[in-house]
Amino acid sequence: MQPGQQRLVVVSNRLPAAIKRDGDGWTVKAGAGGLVTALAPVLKNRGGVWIGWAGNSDPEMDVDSLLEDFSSSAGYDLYTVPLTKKEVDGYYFGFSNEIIWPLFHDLQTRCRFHPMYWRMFLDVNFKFAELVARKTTSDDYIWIQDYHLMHQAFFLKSMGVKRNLGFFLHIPFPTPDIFMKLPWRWKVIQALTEFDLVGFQTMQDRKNFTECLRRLMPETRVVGRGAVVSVDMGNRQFRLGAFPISIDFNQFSELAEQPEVVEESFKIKEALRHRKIILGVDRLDYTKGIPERIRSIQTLLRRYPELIGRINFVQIAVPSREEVDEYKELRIEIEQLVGRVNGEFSFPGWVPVHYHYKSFPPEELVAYYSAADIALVTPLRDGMNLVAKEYCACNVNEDGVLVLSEFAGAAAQLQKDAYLVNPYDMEGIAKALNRAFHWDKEERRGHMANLRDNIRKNNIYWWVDSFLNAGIAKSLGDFPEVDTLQFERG
Ligand code: GDG
Repeated sequence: MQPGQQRLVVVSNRLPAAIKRDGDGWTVKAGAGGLVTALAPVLKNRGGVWIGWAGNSDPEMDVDSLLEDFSSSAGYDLYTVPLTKKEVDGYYFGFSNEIIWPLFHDLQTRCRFHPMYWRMFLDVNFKFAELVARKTTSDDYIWIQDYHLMHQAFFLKSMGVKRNLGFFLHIPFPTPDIFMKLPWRWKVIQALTEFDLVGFQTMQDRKNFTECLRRLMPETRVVGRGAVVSVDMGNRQFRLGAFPISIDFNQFSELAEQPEVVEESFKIKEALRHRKIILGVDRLDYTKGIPERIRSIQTLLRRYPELIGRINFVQIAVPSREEVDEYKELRIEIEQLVGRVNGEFSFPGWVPVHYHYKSFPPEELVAYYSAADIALVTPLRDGMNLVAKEYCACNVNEDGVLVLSEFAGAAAQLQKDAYLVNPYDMEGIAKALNRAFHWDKEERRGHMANLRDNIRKNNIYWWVDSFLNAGIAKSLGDFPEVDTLQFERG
């Protein structure tokens, strides 16, 4: 690093690499999920740093040397925060997964407000902040990701460490009537006010936050208009913004046109005898509305029997948080529902629901996206939902239909051209699917072309630029790619 060079430092709960057992040894695997998809291209070969937990709590393991190879191929430095099993249980499975995740997705009855979880959340946030303080300088821009690390600015400041700190919340921010249920509501909101910039997925999330702020800290004042506003705290100001996250549009679109992917996509269609494919792709999570979606397919086939034998619903459910009982139960519920719907409607040569409980390689996922006639994206609540955007990017023939939950953050951006539905309304979804089934080519093309234009323009690079611009008046181009060959050439 050059003296005075400003680096982009990303801090998130998980590193974009996971350490997995491989026979007697260990291997490092690239992680999957929305956040990794979004940020890896931004750090690569730009002197970037990523700080997080490597997903393993074995105190004997020399994680840093395991990550070295991964780090050089990834093109940025990785530093890991070692966590004990007790810390992971309290901070990650407890506070993050059993309190903030359900609460912020409006599912407060699923919350377990255990005081132990809160203490562990603070301890682990302190541990993260110590490593951030050690591995960064005051020249760096520190970009903290998501709800696991809401106390980073608070601890860094209490240690007397001065850093320029941005925070982005990937999940929704709830309305005050829900947020106020959090026993530590004042401390959490106060900690968020310590950042220099707090980013949300949508204007509605930002509005929910300012309403909570007004209730809990009535002395604060919101100043300004537009996507980024300031909050006057009396002795200091910080900023709030709405920055809808996106995808690398060209990467998906180009992959969809690769001959192997085109062939794979054709094979999928052929295997399903060119029936219309309705596709769902999600991490297996109770916020994604998978059981409700399967019931909607059942309703579709009951209400519109002429569609029996003419559609296939393909659900890809990526294993997630498999150690947690609630997720095990959800998996069983989904599998029973699939069995019930298939039992009710199948006939020789046709099964309505094709269910995959696994993660596909990107090429195969893209082949499914481009084979699908309708994407059925119906989370009960979602910060953004990248699947909706990826589907459109891969729909290079522009003849697909996006049926989208009105409670996904993506709906705010895509509402004009997606078919919006209430994910709890099974009859409404069935009706929307029936309509989408009969939409003519011109109608489909018009809407899909608009969706693609929108996402192409507001892509992942636009997202990073708009956050960095609000945070440090810089854009991605100000962190230029390093020509690695230059060093080899001397
Ligand atoms: C959180 C917020 C927000 C899925 N199946 C496969 C696979 N995936 C990838 C998709 C997509 C990602 O997983 C899922 O992203 P989502 O945005 O849909 O959802 P979350 O994981 O819940 O992400 C969300 C996001 O953060 C970003 O801010 O949008 O609201 O909840 O990228 O492609 N990837 C591969 N195989 C699969 O089978 N390779």
